Formats: sequence, C-alpha cells, structure tokens
Amino acid sequence: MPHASPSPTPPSLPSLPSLPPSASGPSDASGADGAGPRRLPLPDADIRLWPGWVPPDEADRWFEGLLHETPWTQPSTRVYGRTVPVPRRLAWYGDAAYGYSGLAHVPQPWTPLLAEIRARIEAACGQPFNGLLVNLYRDGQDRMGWHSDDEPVLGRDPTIASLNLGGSRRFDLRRRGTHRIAHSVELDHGSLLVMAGGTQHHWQHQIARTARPSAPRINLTFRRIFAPAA
Ligand SMILES: O=C(O)CCC(=O)C(=O)O
Ligand SMILES: [Mn+2]
Repeated sequence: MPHASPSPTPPSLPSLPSLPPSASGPSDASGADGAGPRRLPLPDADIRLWPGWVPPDEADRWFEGLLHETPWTQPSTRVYGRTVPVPRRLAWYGDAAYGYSGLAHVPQPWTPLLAEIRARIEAACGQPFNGLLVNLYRDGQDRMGWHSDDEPVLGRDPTIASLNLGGSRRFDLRRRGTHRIAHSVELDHGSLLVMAGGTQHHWQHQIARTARPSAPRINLTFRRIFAPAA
C-alpha cells in the first residue's frame, strides 16, 4: 500500500485546555461532523470526541494499510487467576516496552504509515506521543473489558488520543467503583476521541461484546510513556 501521495490535512483540534466544556451538549456527543470536537458531559472527566476527524478516503487508506501491515498478536492475560487469550488482536509500537493489564508488550518499530498518522495526531493534540497500542476487533465478539489507562508509566492525568478506523463500535464509560454504564458514544470510522485531565482517575471505559453485525475495526490509542516499564 503506497503512503506517499499527499493528502489533505484535517483540521487541528484547538489546544485541549482552551476548548469550552459543553455539558449541555447532546448525550451521545454525535452530530459534530465538520464542526469540531465536542466535550462529553461527564463530571471529573475531559473527553472530547471529533466524529469525521479524518476524511473518509484517507481513513479507508489508513485502515487497509494497517490491517495488512500490522504484525497482529493475541497475547494471554490473567483474569481472575486464569490465563486466557485477549479477545482481540493487538500490536504495540513505541520507544520502550510497556506493561498493560498484565501484558508485557514488545514494541514494534514505527512504520512510515504510523509515523504519518502519529504526526497528524500530535499536531491535533499539540503534544508528542511515544507509544501506541493498536487493537483489531475482527467482529462483535472481539472486545476490551472495563479498565482505566492509568499505568504509572503514563504519569498523572495522561492524555490518550484514540483514533477509530473501520467498523463502528460503542464506547462505554462508568465511574470507577460503580457498575452502571453512565454514558456511551458510538465511535465511527475516522473519529478521534481524546481523553485527558482526571478522566483515567475517575472513569473506566470498555468496548463490549455485541451481537450486532460488526465490521472489522482498528483502534489506535496514542500514549506518552514517561519511563520504560520494569
Ligand atoms: O478500542 C477502543 O476504542 C478502546 C481502546 C482502549 O481503551 C485502549 O487501548 O486502552
Ligand atoms: Mn483504554
């Protein structure tokens, strides 16, 4: 897949702290195509969703390129004392190994395509990222359980930039210490979700299994790692 052709640059997110809160916005934060990011109406969180952040043609190119070039793995993890394979495929890119949910990810070198995407994400967020977890959800059975991205190597109040390509999936949020889904948004092809501030401290998120027909989906979460994992 060639990646050399010039492509239109999507608009940048204004720097995150300058965006006004939109607690009065619609609960699913959708309908903002072409209008910029929207802040989700959750207390103690700073989560912004930008549907259509990357134009569809380019999102298609990124999806196809990543689907075929990524060395997908399916590591095992410990769940309630049992070792089970994670219910999705994944790959870790970065400058250092990264421990996540009991998994030790061996980093792959950045590819030209991922370097291109990272540059665009960094320009949008106004900050550098040196780690990336790429997840492939092949169908509705593939999923990611409740968690916060709060590993110590991410530092306090990490900014996580999450790019969505391919099939749409529902992203659920609940307050830590509770079991009730407080908010859900649909993450569509080309959308960008940015979690910042105290979000990881106060909230958990998941991509639940679904019985609905679900096209393959690739999610990229860009992170900033402050120290190599032990
Ligand atoms: O697939 C998603 O949208 C969520 C991914 C995620 O939470 C993670 O990689 O930590
Ligand atoms: Mn996460």
